[in-house]
This record gives sequence, structure tokens and C-alpha cells, in this order.
Amino acid sequence: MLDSSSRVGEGNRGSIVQSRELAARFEAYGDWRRRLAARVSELHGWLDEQELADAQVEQRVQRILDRLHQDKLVVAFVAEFSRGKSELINAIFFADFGARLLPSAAGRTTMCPTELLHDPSRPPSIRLLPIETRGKDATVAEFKNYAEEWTTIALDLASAERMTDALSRVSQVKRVPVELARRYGFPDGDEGMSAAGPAEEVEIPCWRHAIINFPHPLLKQGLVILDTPGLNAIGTEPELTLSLLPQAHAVLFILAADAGVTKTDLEVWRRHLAGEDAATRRGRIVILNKIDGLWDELKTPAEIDAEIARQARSSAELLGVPPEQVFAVSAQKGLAAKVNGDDPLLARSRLPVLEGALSGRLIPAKREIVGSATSSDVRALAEAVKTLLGARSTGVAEQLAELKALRGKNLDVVAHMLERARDEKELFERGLARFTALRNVFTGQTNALFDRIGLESLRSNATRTRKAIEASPFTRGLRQAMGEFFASIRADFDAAARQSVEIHEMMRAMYARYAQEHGLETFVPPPFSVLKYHKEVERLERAYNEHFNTLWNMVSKAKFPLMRRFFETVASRAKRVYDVANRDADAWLRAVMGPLETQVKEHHLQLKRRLDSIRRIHSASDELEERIAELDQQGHALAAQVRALEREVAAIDDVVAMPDGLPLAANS
Ligand SMILES: Nc1nc2c(ncn2[C@@H]2O[C@H](COP(=O)(O)OP(=O)(O)OP(=O)(O)O)[C@@H](O)[C@H]2O)c(=O)[nH]1
Ligand SMILES: [Mg+2]
Repeated sequence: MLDSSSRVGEGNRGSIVQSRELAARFEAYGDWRRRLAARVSELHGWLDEQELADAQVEQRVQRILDRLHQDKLVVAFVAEFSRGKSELINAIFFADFGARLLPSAAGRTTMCPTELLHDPSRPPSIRLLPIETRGKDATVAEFKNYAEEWTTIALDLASAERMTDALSRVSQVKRVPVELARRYGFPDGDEGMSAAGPAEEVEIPCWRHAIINFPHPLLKQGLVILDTPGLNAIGTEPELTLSLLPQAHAVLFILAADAGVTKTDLEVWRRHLAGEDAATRRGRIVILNKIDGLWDELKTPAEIDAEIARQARSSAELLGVPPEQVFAVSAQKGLAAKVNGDDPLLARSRLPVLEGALSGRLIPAKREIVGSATSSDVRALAEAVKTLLGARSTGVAEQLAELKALRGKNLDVVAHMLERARDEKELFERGLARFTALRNVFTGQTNALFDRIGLESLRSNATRTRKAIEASPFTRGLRQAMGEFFASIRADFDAAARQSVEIHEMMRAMYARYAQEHGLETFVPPPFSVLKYHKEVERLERAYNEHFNTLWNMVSKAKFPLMRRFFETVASRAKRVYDVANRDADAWLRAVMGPLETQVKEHHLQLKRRLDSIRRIHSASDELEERIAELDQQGHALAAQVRALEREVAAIDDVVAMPDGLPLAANS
């Protein structure tokens, strides 16, 4: 990180440590994820060593590890301009930098949505997406895949001054003709463009989006902070409202004590944050910032506290949230206190209370989700391996019973048995042809399933919709085009559902048949549910409906480009649903087909082994006892493998359930 010589307030780090509960908790969470990943790798190593890791196992382990490594926690800051969003981010997360990292000043300061994150594959930098990209039909998410579209400025971590300078780019504006601004989707008048100067030119942000890549300890742990510009800039970048905010794990809404809850505050809240239900509102944290404005020297501390409490209560009432969700702070004094190591001031800023609440809610909730997902994935993986071991044990037990029955029998009996085993193996091998045929049908049906939820289907749907929008750029036409867009998506998932039912039926019948004919274990494949995607599409459609009217009424002249961008955002969210569905379907198909493949392979192998051992006994009868001892040994080894596997899984569950805040060294 920073060279200590460039850090201001270095001598007073004690006070910073005091208010670093959030940082400590977050680090503990990072440790926990690393430990969990290490445990999963141990299980992987064990499976490898035992030669139980086939391609399917590999893939499952990789998925679990990927999730643990990439796991992000997104915290978004939203408010009207100048409420102190950027200052609060500086104070909570970046105070030990010793300076004001993000630009924070009176008036409109942050001009574009700014993500702060750490991506170890790139050098520290600020990447800026030019506002001109608004003229193209692509979302910010898509532009993220094209490095050449971004202006990249390296960050010099050794100099606070140069860092602050580079980051000041998020405030850059420029003057352009009104017509151009409209084309980029900026609404007329006060809401979007500040019309200072000659009437035909207006000021607009230089950048559409900024990504700050910075190796801060919290960001390294997977924290992503989203700073947003105030005012209705939030309304003109549909991606923010439709995509970035819904994905955030926590949204902080900031008010200023000196302004109270203004009409525009309420508007931002209602449009973007209030949500439809009490549950959504419960997830919001409301900050009453700038309480230092109420620190009146002529009043007693008790009077001041009462005034702050009164304001917090009335804000809670106006927004319709429980008062416990409102936190009164002074971001500016909190930052100054941390930088200067002024403990009394830090306490007075009440920043530590907010940080305590943030870490107390956010991280445990996230841990719970990641922990239970990992645990259930590991269980499913262990079950699959156990099924295989179970089939092997059954085979061994059967062979044992057969051989034990041979004790003291004459050669004729053995010859007869040999014949029976040979017949059985041949019968099974003839059955293999049927299995190959089944595989072909299965592949055909799988392709049909992927066709329905394939990206090609969505792409042609989107093209159709774009044309329809262009042909009739009025409310009715737009609404109809969008309605058809969503209907077509629903039809895709309905068709996929029908296709999956067919596959499921076929496979269930197949498993039953194999179980009956060859005494294999009965297995009921899990069904594939498309409910999740329908829900996701429903939510998207609802969000679209909510924002449609707002946007439509807000802009007068720049409707068309804005609507086009709006649609592109909706389409890219829909693409994400398709992506997930494709991945899920792929995993499901493997889960459905995989066990049968393994069973068939395993059974075939056992038949071969059995034939082999009888053949050996037939040729030399003194091999019988030796062979029985061998099989006994194999049976014990299999049972030991199952026990070892259970121990591995239990060790992973132990880490999942580990109490919070345990240092990494203490338990390993
Ligand atoms: N007195 C006081 N001023 C504050 C406090 N927090 C922020 N400010 C000031 O308020 C002004 C606006 O702060 P910003 O952090 O730029 O606000 P913002 O919400 O990020 O605003 P935009 O980026 O324009 O959307 C700055 O001059 C800050 O110094 C506070 O707690 N007390
Ligand atoms: Mg700001």
C-alpha cells in the first residue's frame, strides 16, 4: 500500500484502530473464506489421491472454489447531490489513507457512477468510460469487456497528492451543444444539465462510468463500493437503477441534517430505493449526515442530542422505515478525526456506531449465504462420490457371497458359475447398445433445450424489439414492443420447462429399468425448475414498468436515445438470466446423466472382475481362499474411504460454522 512517509496523521493510528471494527470483521470474513477454500482444496486433494476425482468432480470443486474466490460484497451509496456520499466513503473506508481520497466538495461533485474495487490482475488505476459511449447501443457492463473503450490513468500509490489528483477525474465536466447532450440522454433543464452560459451549450459529465482499482485491504477482501452522482443523473443511466443498485448487498441512503428531508430527497428515495415491500425497506440504511451543523455552542450536549434524535425520528417517519435504521453521523468530522487521531471528535461524529451496525449486519448475512451454499454443494459432491463407493461395495459383497458359497464345491459347480457370469456379462454388453442409443436421444433433447434458452433466441428477440421500437417510437408502440419482448422470453422458458420435463421422464424411466434389470441402485434424477428465471424476468419487467413512466415523463426531447439505452439495459439484464439458466441447465444435465454413466461403467467393470476371478478359481481352486481374503480387504478399504470422506465433509462444515473473528492462525 502507501509508503508510510506519505501518510498524514501516521502518529495517531491508535484511534483509527478503535473504529476499525468494520475492517476487522471484513478481514475475518476474508480469512474465513480462505480457510474454507483451503478445506475444500484438501477434500479435492484427498479425492485425487483416492482416484475418485473424475471430470464431474473436478468441475464441481472448481465451481465451489470459484465462488469462494470471487465472492464480492457490494455496498452502494445513493443520495441527492452534496449530501456527503463521497465524504462518507472517504471516512468509513479510506481514512487511513490520511487524505480525502474521493473528491468531495460543495455543489455537484461526483459526476459519474464510480466503482471502487480491487482487481489483482491489473495495476492500480482509474478507468474512465467516455460519455460519448452513450451514443452507442451498449451498456456499461458490455463496455467492461472492451479495454480499449476506456481511458486508463495509472495510480501512483506512493503519493496521496497524485492519487487525489487522478481521482478528481470523476468530477470532470465539459460543454457540448444541447442537441448532443440530448442525444446522450440528458434531460433538459435543471434536472440533468446545468445550463450555465450560452443557451446552445450545456455542461455534461466527461465520463459515463469510473472504475477505481485500488489495493485497499477491504477491497482486496472482495468489498466493492459504488459511489453515485447525486441528482437525477441516477435516472438517466438506466443501468444504475436496473442493474447496479438491485445487485448491491446494501444500499446506504444519505440525508443531510442541515437540509432535512427535501422534496428531491423524497423523490430519489421513492423512485429508486423505497421498494414495494417492507422487506426491501428493511434492507436499507438511512444516514442523517452533517450532524455537526447542529453542534450549537450555546446548547447543552443533552439538548443537541435531543435535536439530533428528533431529526432522525422525523426522517424515519417520512421515509417509512423503523427509526433503528436511521444513523446520525458527521462524515466530515469523522474523517478529520480519523486523520488527526482525535478520539473525542471521532466519538462525537458517531461514525463508529454506523460502522458497528454495518459490520454487524452485512458481513454475517453474507457469510451465512456463502457458507450454506458451499456446505450444500460439498454435500452434493460427497453424495455423488458415496453413491459410487456404495455401488463398489455392493459389487464386492456380491462377489464375496458367491465365492464363499463355492467353498468345498467341486469343479462342475464352478464351471456352471463361470458360464452364468459370462452370460450375465454378455447380456449387459448387449444392453450397452441401448445405452448408446439413449445417449443419442439425450443429446438431441439437450440440444433442443439449449436452443430455447440459448443466447441466439434472446438475440433475435432483441433485434425484433429494436426494430419495433424504431418503427413506432411512441408510448403505445414502445410498450407493446417491450411487452412482446418479455412475452417471448417467457415463452422461451416455458418451452425449456417442457423440454426438461421430457428429459426428466425419459431418464427416470431409464434409471428404473436399469435398476430392475441389473440390480443397480434406484436413483431418481432431480427435476429442473424454471421458476427462478420466471421470477427474475418478472422482477425485471416490474422494474422496467416502474421506470418507464418516470423516464418518459422526465424527458421531453431526448426520449428516443434514452429509451434505446433503457432497452439495452433491460436486454443485458435479460441476457444475464439466460446465462445463468444455461449454466444451471448444463449442471442439471450432468447431474441427470452422470450417475447413470458412472453406474453403467462401474457395473460393467464389476462384471468383468467377477468373471475374471471365477475364471482364476476354475483354473486353480487353491486361489479361492486367497481371492476371498482379497475381496474382504477391498470391502474394508471401501468402508474406510466412506468414513474418511465423511470426516472431510465434517471438517468443511466446521469451518462454515466457525465463530466470527477467529484469527487464521488459531485453529489450523
Ligand atoms: N459540515 C459537514 N459537511 C459535510 C459533511 N459531509 C460532507 N460534507 C460536505 O458536503 C459537501 C458535499 O459532500 P460530497 O461528499 O461531495 O457529497 P456527495 O453526496 O458525494 O455529492 P455529489 O458527489 O455531488 O453527488 C462537501 O463540501 C463536504 O465537505 C458533514 O458531515 N458535515
Ligand atoms: Mg460525491
